[in-house]
Amino acid sequence: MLSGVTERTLILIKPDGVKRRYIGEILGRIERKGLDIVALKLETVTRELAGTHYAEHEGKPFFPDLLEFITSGPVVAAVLEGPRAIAAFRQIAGGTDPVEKAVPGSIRADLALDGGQNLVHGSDSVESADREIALWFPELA
Ligand code: RTP
Ligand code: MG
Repeated sequence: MLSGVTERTLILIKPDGVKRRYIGEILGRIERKGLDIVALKLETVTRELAGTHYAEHEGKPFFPDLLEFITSGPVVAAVLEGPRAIAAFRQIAGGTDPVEKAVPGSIRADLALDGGQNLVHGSDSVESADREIALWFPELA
């Protein structure tokens, strides 16, 4: 379908994005894309929340570094809404590796170098979005 059904997605501006003062830059790109921001907060992540959020990666070699990084400072968490919002945000985020995968013009390609400290997270499916929205914004679930 070329227009797409309305979806919600959970996105994070990771600690590197907050430290590098890219909150405005990244929220601006989201707004220019046309997605609605329906919930928004700045929060320092506990290890418990980080572990639950990234549970799918438990046991992988990068998991300890990922938890250390994501709890290293405040993140911005938001729920976006719009047609095909899940894929639309992942498109403007770019692929996980900012150099090898992210397409020029995307957040990661334009503003990041590192595959771990890659500025943003976005839910990768309807099921992940439902789970992550309930985790970060239980009042919306
Ligand atoms: P995210 O979940 O953060 O939106 O990123 P993603 O879907 O593009 O990538 P995913 O495979 O889910 O990996 C989650 C995050 O873990 C870190 N990572 N580091 N050093 C590594 O090999 C490695 N691989 C993944 C990144 O921060 C990645 O975004
Ligand atoms: Mg992921």
